[in-house]
Amino acid sequence: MPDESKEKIGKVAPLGEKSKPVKAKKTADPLNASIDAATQEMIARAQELGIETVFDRAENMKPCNIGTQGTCCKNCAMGPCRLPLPKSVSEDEDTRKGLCGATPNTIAARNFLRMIAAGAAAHSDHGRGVAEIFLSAARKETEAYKIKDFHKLLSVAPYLNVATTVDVDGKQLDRDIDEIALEVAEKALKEWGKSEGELLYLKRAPQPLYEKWKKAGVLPRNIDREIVEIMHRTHIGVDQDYINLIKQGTRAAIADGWGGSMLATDLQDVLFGTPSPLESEANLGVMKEDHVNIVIHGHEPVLSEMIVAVTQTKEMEDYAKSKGARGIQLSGICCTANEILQRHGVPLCGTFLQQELAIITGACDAMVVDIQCIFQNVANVAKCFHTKLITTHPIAKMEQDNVIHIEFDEHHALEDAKKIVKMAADNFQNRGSEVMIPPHKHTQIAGFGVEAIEYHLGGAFRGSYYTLNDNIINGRIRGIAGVVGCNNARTRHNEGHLAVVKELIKKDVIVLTTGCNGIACAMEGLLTPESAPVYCGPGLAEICETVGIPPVLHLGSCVDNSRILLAATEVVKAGGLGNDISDLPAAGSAPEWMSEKAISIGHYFVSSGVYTVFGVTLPTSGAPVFQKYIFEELENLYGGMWDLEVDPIKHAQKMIAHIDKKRKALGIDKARKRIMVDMSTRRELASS
Ligand code: BF8
Repeated sequence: MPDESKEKIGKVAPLGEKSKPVKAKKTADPLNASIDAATQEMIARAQELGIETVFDRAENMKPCNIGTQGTCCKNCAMGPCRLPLPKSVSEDEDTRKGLCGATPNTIAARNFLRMIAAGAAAHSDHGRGVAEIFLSAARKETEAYKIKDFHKLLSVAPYLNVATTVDVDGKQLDRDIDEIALEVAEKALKEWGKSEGELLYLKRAPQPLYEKWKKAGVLPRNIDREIVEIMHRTHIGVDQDYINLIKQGTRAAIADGWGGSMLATDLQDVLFGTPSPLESEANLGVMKEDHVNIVIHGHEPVLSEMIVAVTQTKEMEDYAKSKGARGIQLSGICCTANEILQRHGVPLCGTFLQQELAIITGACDAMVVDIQCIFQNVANVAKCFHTKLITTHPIAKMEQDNVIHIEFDEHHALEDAKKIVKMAADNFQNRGSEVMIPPHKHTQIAGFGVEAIEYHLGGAFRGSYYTLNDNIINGRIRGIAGVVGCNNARTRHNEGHLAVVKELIKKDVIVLTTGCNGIACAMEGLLTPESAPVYCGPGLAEICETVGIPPVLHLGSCVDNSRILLAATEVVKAGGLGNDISDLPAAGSAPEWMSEKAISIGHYFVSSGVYTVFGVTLPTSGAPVFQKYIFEELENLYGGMWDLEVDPIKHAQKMIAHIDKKRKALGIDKARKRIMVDMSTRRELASS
């Protein structure tokens, strides 16, 4: 284990240099850092080996207070101008301004918009990459990718104005499927940069929502333009009105949720298959000591799909055996993991905060990364072990010299995947004696989507969300929550996620999850039907038991938050719960968010009519007027609004209060009261 790769704790300056002792570095308390046993054990293991992790770094570097408040402006070289919120100052007395005169509202709004721009760009550029591969597949330029789900292709085509039938002598006949695929690919790609019109998918939203966007003047024109315009407007001396600024943030966020992300999800489903429920496992304990372990990390399924295909071949299985392993164990971190979980049942190795820990097991023969949420420090950790760290995407390389770059290309995708799998198998023999895989994992049922929810809760014959709506109306299900997002090292790993979700299901709110929240719930066993009688209120438990679903439905990766928008739209369409998403007894949450993508997601939830609560912090607290605008005034435009609540129980209770408010407005609060009986009353009723 090369010593230079370790960040020594309590290091002392070398002799000859100023002999001022370096302050001893603090280490994280594993029990305070995470509520997950596997994570706690691996943090302790890292410290035993003298390897620093994100949990230790969080102890040694405090976040900047002014940045946290959203009031540091570094958009020109006269700054950074720092405008911390004074301890006590009324709105009228607040005279803070930057050198150019920018107010805290302008600065916080600009920063917020730039986060939306980065988040929308990340999701949408991912989507564009998928669309390009899709075009390649439609043109039959690649052997590796082929259309897998024709049914989904035909369902998506009309939204892109692609005809699925053709008129032959007055008769409507099915159109050639290859022709449809090609036109879908071309039309989809145009959504990023077309010069006129508006995004085609906006029409998928409920009509009243579309009309709200139109009235507010926020219909996105194309995906790229809305992101670029944010960068223009937030340059020094351009838009200096927080209300006008956030309007552009709304355009870009809608372009993400109902554009780039939704296209990514749809095209991935057509190419790789629409998910349907399947069984798998989650947590670091899915790694196997006697197998070649390949951990896939990032967000794009285009390469990982190939790695899954290659590892399943007998050739690779035999190759791994020839190297002394019993087979190949694939597992994933972050949203690439969610993608291959949803479609293939590949187990989840861990959440965002567990990426370094997967290598510290000493059993990770290769970590293959693509884009987004990858710590640069995984390269330093990999140096301490035999692990091959492989970057695969041209836009995401690392400077450390131990990182191997194998650029992935759809034209030789299978060869690339094979090269990577072989490299991992060859590396199995280089393992040291320091293997320690924590024995913790949990079974999960994942693979839900709009279609699977329809099937399980609507009934195959009805083909609608009728049963779900019916049970919301009669009060067995109190409402729907979308709980999503990251881990954040500034808060105890997974504590917020699980406390919020458990409180919601305890109060009969069904949870739709994605991203790292989905992984956290899987690790806790909440993605199993068996968890329903343990954690749910009586109404939700009864539904889960009757239809055999978990109370928390895993819908996939973060681009798959678009599935939540579409599921909500289906609920509106099924009837009885109002005319718009904002009428539904529903709420959104990101208890442990940290990424710019989360801000974009939060804002498209809000702009789609969803009351959305974030945990940890929000970079708006230093600009109370702007914060009030997004917490209160946006509701008048779109029906949804932001909120912040750090305490997870209060966080969930705020969501439930909003759900109850909506139930009351719909006149279905009485129905719920009728069935609200506790277990002892139920037993009495049953025995009488
Ligand atoms: O896109 S939830 S930490 S992995 S950003 Fe990243 Fe956040 Fe996890 Fe997926 Ni989403």
